[in-house]
Amino acid sequence: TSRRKFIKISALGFGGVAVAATSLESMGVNSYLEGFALEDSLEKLRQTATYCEVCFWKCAGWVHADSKGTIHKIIGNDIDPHCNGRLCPRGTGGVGMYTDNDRLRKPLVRKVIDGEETFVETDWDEALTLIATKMKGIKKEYGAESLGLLKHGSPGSHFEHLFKAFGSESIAEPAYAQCRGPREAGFSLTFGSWVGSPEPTDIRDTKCLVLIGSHIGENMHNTQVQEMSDAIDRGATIITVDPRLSTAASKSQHWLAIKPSTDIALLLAWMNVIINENLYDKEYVDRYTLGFEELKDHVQEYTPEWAYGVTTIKPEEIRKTARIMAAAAPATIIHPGRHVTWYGDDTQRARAMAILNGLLGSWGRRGGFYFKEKISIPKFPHPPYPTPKWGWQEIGEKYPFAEMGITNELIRASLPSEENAYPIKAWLVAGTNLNNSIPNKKLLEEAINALDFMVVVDTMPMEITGYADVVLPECTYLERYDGIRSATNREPSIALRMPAVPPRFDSKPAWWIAKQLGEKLGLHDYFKYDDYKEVIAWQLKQMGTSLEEMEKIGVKKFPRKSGPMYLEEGQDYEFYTDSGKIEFYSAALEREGFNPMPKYTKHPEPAPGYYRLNYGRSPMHTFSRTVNNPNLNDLKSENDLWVNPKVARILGLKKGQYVWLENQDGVQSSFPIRVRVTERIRWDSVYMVHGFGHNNKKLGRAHGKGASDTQLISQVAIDPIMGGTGMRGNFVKILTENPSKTVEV
Ligand code: MGD
Ligand code: SF4
Repeated sequence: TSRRKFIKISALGFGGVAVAATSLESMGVNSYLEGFALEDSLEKLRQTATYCEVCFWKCAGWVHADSKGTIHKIIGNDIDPHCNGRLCPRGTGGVGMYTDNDRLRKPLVRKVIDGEETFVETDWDEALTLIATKMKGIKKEYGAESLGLLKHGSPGSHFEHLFKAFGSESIAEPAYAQCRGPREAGFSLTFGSWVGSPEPTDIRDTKCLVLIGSHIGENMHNTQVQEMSDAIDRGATIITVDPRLSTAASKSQHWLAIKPSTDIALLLAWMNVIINENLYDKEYVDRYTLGFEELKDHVQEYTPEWAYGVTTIKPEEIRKTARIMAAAAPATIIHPGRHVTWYGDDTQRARAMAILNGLLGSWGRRGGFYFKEKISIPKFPHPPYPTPKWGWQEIGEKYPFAEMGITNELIRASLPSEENAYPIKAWLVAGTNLNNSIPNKKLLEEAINALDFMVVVDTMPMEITGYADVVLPECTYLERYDGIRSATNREPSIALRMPAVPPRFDSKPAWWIAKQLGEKLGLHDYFKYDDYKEVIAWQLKQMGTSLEEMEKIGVKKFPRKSGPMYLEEGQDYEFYTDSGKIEFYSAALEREGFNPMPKYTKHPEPAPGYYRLNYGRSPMHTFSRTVNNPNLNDLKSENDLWVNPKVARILGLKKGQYVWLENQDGVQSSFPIRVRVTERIRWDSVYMVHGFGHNNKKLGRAHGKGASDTQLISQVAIDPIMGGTGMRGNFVKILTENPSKTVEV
C-alpha cells in the first residue's frame, strides 16, 4: 500500500486568507510593502520592471499596478532583445498567475487524522523547522548527497544555492533530459558549443529556414516568432518537416509530411545530395571541419530513393529542398529544435542537423547561426561550497555525454535497491510539476513512495503537490525579486525582476524560503542578507550600474567582448571541440562505443488499430503551468485530439465528439478529449497539445479538462549518449465509450 497517497487539497477549507499582509509585517518582511504604502491619491499606476516566468524565453517587461495591488497590465520592454517591446499572449496573461484564487495560500503539512492522510495548514516557522530537521536527519544518516533537488525556473536557482551550501549536488531539471539535452549534446559534439537559450539562430537575416518538428508559432518563443514572421515577409524560404501541418508548415513553401521517427533518414539523404552534387561550402568545409571524406563515404548508401522508402518523402522533393538550402547557404538554418527527446536516438539526430549546418557553412555566418554572447553576473560573496562525495554526475554516470543532471536517473536513484551506490532519500521539488513533465508515471510513483520525505515549493496546487509531505506556497514572479536575468543573445543584456505588488495570501519568494532554511541549517554565511534586493544591488554595482538605474530602465545592454558575431572571410577559427574543428566524424563518440557519424535506426510502428501519439504546444499555454490561469484558460480551456478524416471515417468519429484513449500498455486517459477531424495530421498519428488533463481537483478551471499526453507515455526510449527520455514511441487506440477504469485521484 502506498504511504504517500495523493491528497486532494480540495478537502481543505483554507481559512487563513485575511492574514496575508499582517503576517508579513509581523514577520519583519515588510520591505515588500515599501512603495505600496505610499498611497498615490491620483492612482497613477506604478510601473515596475520584471521579466516573464510564463515560459523560459524570459522577456522583460513593465508591470503597471495601482497601490491597491491591482495589476492593470504587463507590457514588453522596448529595449529588450528577448521581446522588442512585445509580449506573447501568455506573457500578457501572466497576471492571471497572480490573480488565480486557486493558488496555494499557506504552508501545508501532511498529517494523519482519524486514520486518513490529509494536509493541514501550518505557519512558515513550523513548516521550515520540520524541513530543516528532516534535512539534518538525512544528512546524518546517509550524507547530504542523498537529498535530491528537482527544479525548474527561477525558484530553482535559490534552492540550488541552498543545496550546494548544505553539501548536495544531486540536482536535475526536466529542461535537460525531457527537453533540450540531446540537441546540446549533439551540437556541442559537433561545434563545441551548446545551442542554449535563446537559440543563436540568425532568423532575422536568413534566406532559408528548415524546421524539423519545430513548431515556431505554436511554440511561442517571442523574438524567434517575430523574426520568422519578418523572414516570411522578406521572402525567405521555409521548409518544414513535420507529420502534422503545423502553423509553421502552413506558412512554408515546402511541407514535408514525414513518416514519424524517420527524420535521420531524411537528413542523411539531404547530405547525400548536397555532397554528391557538390553543393556544400567547400572553402568552409576545408578550413573548419574534420571528417568530410568519412562523411562522404558514410552517406553514399543513403540516397533519396532509399529515403523515400523510409520517410515517404518523394526523391524529387528531397533533391529540390536540398538544392534550395544549398542555394541560400550560408544564410540557411537547420533549426536545432527545442523539445527534442523523441525516439532515443535524439543526440544522433541533433548531430545530423549540426553536420548539415556545417556542410552548408551556416555556423558563424550571417543568416545562419551567430556567435552568441552573454555577460556573467558577479557572484555574491559566500564561503566555498563543500565538495560532495557524489552528485548528479555519478547518478547519471551511465551516460558519458550528459552535461547536466538527468531527472529520470535521479528518480531511479530514489528507488530502494541494494545495488544503488547513490541512494536518494528525500526530494525538494521547486517549480516543476513532475507528474506532467516526466514520462513513465509508474517509475515516478514508485520513487515517490520510497522517499523518506518530500517537499514541494509551488505557486499552485498542482499534481505534484498532492504527493508532498510539506507544501510551501511561493509567491508569483510578479510579487518578488529574483536573480538578474542574463542570457545569450546577439549582444549581452541584463534584466531586473522586482515585486510589482505584495505577495497575496501567506506566500513567500523562493529566495526567502531558501534563506530561512539556510539559517535553520546553520548556513548563515551563505545567506548574508536580509532581502535579496541587497544581493541584486551589490551585483549591479559590480557591473557598473545600480538598482536605482535598473528600476528605471528594466533592461541594460552591454557591448560585445568576444569579437564579431560572424566569421570573417578566410578567418582562422578554433572551435571548442577536441580537435578545434567542426567534427563531422566524432572520435569522442567512437571512443565511448557510439556511432561516430549518425545512422538511421528503425523505430517501433503502431500495431493495427493504434496511432502514434504526437504532442506539442499551443501559443496560449506553457506546459502544464498555465492551464488554470484564468486569462489563459479563457483563451483555451482544453486540448483536442487531431484525427485524420480517413481515421475518423473508419472509426465513425464526429467533429467535437469526446473520446477516451488507451495506449499500447493498456494505460487509459483519465479524462475524455474532444475530436478535431483534420487533414493537417497524417493518418498514422494523432496529436494533442501537452499540459492538459489535470487531475488535481483544486485546480478549478483545469481539472478534468482534456487529456494528458504524459499519462499515456509509458514507453520511454532512453538516449544512451546523454540520458534523455524519448517519448514519441507511444501508440494509442481511440475509444468512443468511457472504459471501466479507476479514476486517478
Ligand atoms: P510545468 O508542467 O509547466 O513544467 O516541465 P515543468 O517545468 O514541470 O510545471 C511547472 C510547475 O511550476 C507548475 O507546477 C507551476 O505551478 C509551477 N510554477 C510556476 N511558476 C512558479 C514559480 O514562480 N515558483 C514556483 N515555485 N513554482 C512555479 C517542463 C518540461 O516538461 C519541459 S522544459 C519540456 S520541453 C518537456 N515537455 C513535455 C512535452 O511536451 N510533453 C510531455 N509529455 N512531457 C514533457 N515534459 C517536459
Ligand atoms: Fe513570457 Fe511569452 Fe516571452 Fe515566454 S515568450 S517569456 S511567455 S512573453
